[in-house]
Amino acid sequence: MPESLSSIRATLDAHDQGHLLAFLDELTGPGAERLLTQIAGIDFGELARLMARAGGREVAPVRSGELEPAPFYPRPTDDARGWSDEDRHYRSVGEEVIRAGRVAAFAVAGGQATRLGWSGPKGTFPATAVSGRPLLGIFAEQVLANQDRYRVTIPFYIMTSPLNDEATRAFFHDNNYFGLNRRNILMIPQRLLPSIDAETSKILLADKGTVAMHPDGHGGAVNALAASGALDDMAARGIDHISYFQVDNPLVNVIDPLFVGLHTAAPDSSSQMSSKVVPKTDPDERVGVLCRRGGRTVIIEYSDLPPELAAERDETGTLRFDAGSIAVHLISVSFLKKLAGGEGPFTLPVNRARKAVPHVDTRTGRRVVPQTPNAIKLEWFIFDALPLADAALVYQTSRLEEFAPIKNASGADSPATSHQLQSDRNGRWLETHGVAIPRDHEGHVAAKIEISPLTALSCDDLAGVQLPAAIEAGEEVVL
Ligand code: UD2
Repeated sequence: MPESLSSIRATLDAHDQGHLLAFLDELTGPGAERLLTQIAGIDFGELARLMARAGGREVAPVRSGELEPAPFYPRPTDDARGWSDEDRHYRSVGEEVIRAGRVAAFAVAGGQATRLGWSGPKGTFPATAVSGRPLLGIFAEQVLANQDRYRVTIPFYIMTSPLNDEATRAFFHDNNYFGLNRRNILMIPQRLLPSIDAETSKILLADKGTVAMHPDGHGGAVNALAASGALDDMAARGIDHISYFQVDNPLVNVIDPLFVGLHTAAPDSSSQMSSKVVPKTDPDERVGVLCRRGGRTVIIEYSDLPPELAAERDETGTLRFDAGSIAVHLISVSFLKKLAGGEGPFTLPVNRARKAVPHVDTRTGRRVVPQTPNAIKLEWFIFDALPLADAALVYQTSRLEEFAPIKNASGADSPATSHQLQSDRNGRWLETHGVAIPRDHEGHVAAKIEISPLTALSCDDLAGVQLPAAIEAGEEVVL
C-alpha cells in the first residue's frame, strides 16, 4: 500500500473528500487496496486549484459584436487541372516538407466513446461500409501509403488513455501493426482526472471501490506529449509538425500536402497552428466555428455560439459563421513545447464540461444513472491553443471529401450516415474516372463502395487502377 490508511484519511478530510472511503469496510480481497492506491494517485491540491481556475469558463462569454467570421483559404477545384499556380505551389511545398520527414501523424483516441456505445477503444470500431475496416486501421493504411509515396518514415503517434491504452496496443499487435514498423507507432496515454459532483463539489465514486475518473480532454495531448517524452522523440526524428486529427472520422486526410504547404509557407501563417474547416450544413450543426475575436483566431464551440449569430446569413444566403471545425489541425512541435511549458500567455485554459456521470450515492449505497448532467469534468481543449498562435491559418476543404464522423450509435453522425458519406465520396471518385454509379432520388450513391487507402489516397490515384465500367444498385464493392 503506497500510503498508510491514516495519512490517506487525513488528506481526504483536509479536502472534504472523506466520503470516498464510505464503503472501504465492505470491500473484499484486493478491492480496498485498489481503491487506496487510486486515491493516493490523486493530487487533491492541484484539483482544487484547477477547479478554481476553471470557475469562470463554464460558459464562454460571447458578446454580440465581438465575433467576426474567420477568413479562410478555399479548397481548389476537385479536378487538379483547374488548380491555380498558387495552389500547385503550396502543394509542392507541402510535398517537400513531407518528403523531408518533417511531418508526423497524430490521432487523439483517448475519449470514452460513450455515445457510440462501443465497449472497446473507439479506434477499433469497424468503420468502412463493406469490410468493416477499423478506424485506426484506415489511418495506419493512409500512413503506410504516404510512406510509400514519399519514400519516408512517417511516425504515427496515438493519444490513448489509461482506460483504453492496453486494448489499443493489443489491437495493433493483433493486426500486425497494419504493415507499419511497430517502432514508428507510439501510444501516448493521457491523464485521468476525478469527476466531481456539480452541486456538492465532492468527487464521485463510479462504484463502491472505484473513483469516477475521466480523460483530461483532447487538449490533454499537450501535457501527454511532453510528459511521455514524445516531443523529444519528435525532435530527435526531425519532426517539425504534427498532423492532428480525431479518431472518429474515417474520411480524414491524414497527411494533406496542400494543407501542409499552406501551414508552413503561406504569408499569413505563423506555422504554429492551422485548422481545417468545412462549410456547415445548417446553423445547428454540432461543430465548433472558426471566428476572429479581438484580432485572434478562435474556435467557438457550437454550444457557446449564440443562436442568432449561428443563423445569420449573408446576401447570397450562405451562413455568415460557416467555417465548421472538423478538428483537423497542423501544429508545430516548437509551439507544442511552448504550450507544454505553460508559461505566461501560452497557458491553455481549463474547461468545466457538464456531463451525466453514473455513480454510487455514498449515503444510500445505491447506484445512480443520471439522465441529465450532474457532474463536472475538467478538460483541456486543443483548439484553445489557436488564439495563442501568432497567426493561425484556416483552410476550407470539401465536406464530401473529408468528413464522415462516427459519434453516435444511431441517427446523425452514426455508422449508417458515415457509410453513406463514404460511399458518396467513393462513388464520385469513380465517376470522375468514367464509372457509371447508381444514385437514389436524393442523389446519394445507391451502392456500398469502399476504397482502401492502399489503392488510392485521392481521386487522382485511381487513374492507374483497373475499374469496372459500372456499379449496380445495391452492389457492394471493395477496391
Ligand atoms: C468535436 C469538437 C467539435 C467539432 C467536432 C468535429 C470539441 C469540444 N468539439 O466534437 O467542435 O470539431 O469534434 O467532429 O472538441 N478525445 C480524447 N481525449 C479526451 C477527450 C476526447 O482523445 O479526453 C478525443 C476523442 O477520442 C475524439 C475527439 O477527441 O477523437 C473528439 O472528442 P469529443 O467526442 O469530445 O468531441 P465532439 O465529437 O463532441
